[in-house]
Amino acid sequence: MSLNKLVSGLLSGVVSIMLITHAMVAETGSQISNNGSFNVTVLKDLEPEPLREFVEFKILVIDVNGKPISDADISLSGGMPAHGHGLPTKPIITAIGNGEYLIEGLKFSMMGTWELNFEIKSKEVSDTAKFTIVK
Ligand SMILES: [Cu+2]
Repeated sequence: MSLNKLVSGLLSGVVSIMLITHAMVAETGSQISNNGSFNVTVLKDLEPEPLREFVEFKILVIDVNGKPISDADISLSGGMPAHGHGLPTKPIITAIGNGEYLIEGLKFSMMGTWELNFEIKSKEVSDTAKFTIVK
């Protein structure tokens, strides 16, 4: 192997590691759904997102064997339990393939603790996953 090839090989390895690290940092976190059917990952750290603006993010849904669930019917509810109110907007969720779903139109209207509850219905099973976000 030439020195050039060796160096470019090493560099692409470094870039791959940086991309993997970036992907991990970008996750708000993963949750196993309440009945253990799905692993749901929010693919953006929502806590630094601005208040009173629309937030757009993706989630990844896989089953217990790691298989992406691409054809689920997903709805999102939530709000602030301490304030007794729900979400100020009605987010739209679109399947974009490979187990990923795009969420548009979410808005955090004030500081405090928010809950996001994803209700996920696949062909086989229905389950929910809850995320807590502190703004
Ligand atoms: Cu509130």
